[in-house]
Amino acid sequence: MDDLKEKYLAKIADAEDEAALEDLRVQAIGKKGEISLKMRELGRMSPEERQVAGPKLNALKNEITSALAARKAALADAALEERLRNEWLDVTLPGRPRRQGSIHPVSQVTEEITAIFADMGFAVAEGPQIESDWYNFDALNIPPEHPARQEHDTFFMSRAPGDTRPPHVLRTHTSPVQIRAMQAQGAPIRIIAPGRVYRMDMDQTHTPMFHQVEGLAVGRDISMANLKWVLEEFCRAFFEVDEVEIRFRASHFPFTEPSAEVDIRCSWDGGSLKLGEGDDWMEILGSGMVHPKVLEAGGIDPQQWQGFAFGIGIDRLAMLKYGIPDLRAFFESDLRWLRHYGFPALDIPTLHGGLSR
Ligand code: 2U9
Repeated sequence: MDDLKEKYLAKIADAEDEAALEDLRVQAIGKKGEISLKMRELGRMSPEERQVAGPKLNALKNEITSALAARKAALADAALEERLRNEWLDVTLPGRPRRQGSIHPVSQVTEEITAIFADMGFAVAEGPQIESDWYNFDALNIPPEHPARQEHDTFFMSRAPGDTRPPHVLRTHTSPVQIRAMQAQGAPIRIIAPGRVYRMDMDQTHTPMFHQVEGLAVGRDISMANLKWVLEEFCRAFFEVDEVEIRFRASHFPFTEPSAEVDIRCSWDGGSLKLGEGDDWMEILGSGMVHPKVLEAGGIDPQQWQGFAFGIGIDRLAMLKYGIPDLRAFFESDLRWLRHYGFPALDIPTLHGGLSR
């Protein structure tokens, strides 16, 4: 037994890896291992012999088991030490400029818009992209039979078979965010809601997912005049021109009354767009006074409060400001496009530091 012990302890101490240790375990204490076979011989011994040999064999088996475990732990420690020696990283090295990512024009423009409206006292509100049809349509005065439900080419989520409740939708505008904000906060309120929206549409100027920012200001005596000033101020700051002229054109939206589409004075002389001068007008956004039924849906009494709202397409603003021709390229993740139209990281737009460089 002493020979067996010496032999296996020496072999275990010399084992170079886990596979060698496993071989030794099988040879010594596996089902047909040397020590296991010896244990089977116990049955043929006299009771006196068994009383001496039994505990010795058990002790030997335990010793071999512990030696295997200890050697396995030592091998793992040595492997870790080796990795720590070889796989180190100098975290003080400077970044590699060619590998640096860039800020997507949509993110850049969203930050710019947020900075401008924050300066005018608007907080940013966010909400879910999957909405109930009540928040996306009913609360916005768009009843079930209203053509806007089809116009919006809505993506409907599926329900479990047999579930007859109206399906949820991918929000077709960020307006549900304002309904939720009114319900949570009440009046007065001044917020913008930037984010992704979804409509079933795809061509050179439409993608099934796009970005909007909507604004809402509710107070005791907020009027179209306040709306016009806020939008003029926004255009001046966003397009970085000293003078802008905008005009309201009567329009119709279910959620505002009266409603107006907003055009900005521009010229296309020589093929390049100039804002604030010229004889042309370009539509840039939609707006109006919040419909009384919409205030009610938000839990606000329309006899006491009134307010304006507007909606702007962020992607189109990015195309206009940065001269990007094709909307579809926005969402293709083409690295060359991203490097060309992207903005330096960490160059966050602020009104004092400059919106864009
Ligand atoms: C509430 C009440 C009223 C938001 C509005 C528009 C007009 C509008 C379009 C601009 C370009 C959508 O991205 S686009 O295609 N939006 O014309 N949006 S008024 O009115 C609201 C919103 C929320 C509670």
